[in-house]
Amino acid sequence: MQFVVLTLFPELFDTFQNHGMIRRAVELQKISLQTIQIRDFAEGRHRVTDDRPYGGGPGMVMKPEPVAGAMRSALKMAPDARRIHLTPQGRPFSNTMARQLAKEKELILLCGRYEGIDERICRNFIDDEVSIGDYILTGGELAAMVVIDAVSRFIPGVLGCADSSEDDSFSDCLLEHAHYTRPFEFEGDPVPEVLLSGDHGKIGHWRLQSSLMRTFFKRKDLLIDHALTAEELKIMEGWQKEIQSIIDFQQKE
Ligand code: 9D3
Repeated sequence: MQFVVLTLFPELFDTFQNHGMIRRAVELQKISLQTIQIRDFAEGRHRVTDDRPYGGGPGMVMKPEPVAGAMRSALKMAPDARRIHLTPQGRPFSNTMARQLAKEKELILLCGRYEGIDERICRNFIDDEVSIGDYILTGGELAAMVVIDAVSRFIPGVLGCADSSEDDSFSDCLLEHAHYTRPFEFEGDPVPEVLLSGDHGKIGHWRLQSSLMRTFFKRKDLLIDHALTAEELKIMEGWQKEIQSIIDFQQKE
């Protein structure tokens, strides 16, 4: 996957590119990440990229010509790219969207600053508008990094051991089970015995219980939105019986 980012702050991508999974993916040539400085396509001695909004009001708007210039330059590098504008007005980004985008060969990510980009760019140079959630950022750059990170995980060979196919079914529905590593006892707090038993059937069942319980307490919405398996329903019926027996015991005064 070739990512091309259009931004007024290309330096923001330096540390992102040079660490962890993204760096490894670049080294393995699973992805490439290029940035284009929109200001390089601005005219005049001062290379101005913003201007006052028609109709008045506070803030500044990104001028269309430099963005169009940067986009045409990006399209020379990535002619078949899906062109994505990171904007608070976009479709909410999700793991499902990340998996879809991972099928593309090239992505161009346009990052806005100020109040936004001239509408004629949004209308004529963009395939998709994406938001990463309902909170206000100062620009699209962090959102672009979020998209690159989440999309890259779905590109075969980018993740080390944990495979992304697992994400397809399981982790979209339930939260992950609890994790433990050595030492066996940390500040008086031991690891659950079952994880040392070597019985993979029991361990699998414990992890499913852990997943369900964490999802129930932290994200009930996930239990309602997704169909539960027979095993998951059985675990929850077990809890229901245990809770009911405690209630019954307490109520017989
Ligand atoms: C506070 C200014 N807002 C109303 C006057 C409009 C506004 C403009 C530009 C709010 C945020 C931004 C900059 N944000 C992004 O470019 C952005 C973003 C976000 O803010 N939240 C979630 N996803 C995204 S993707 C790009």
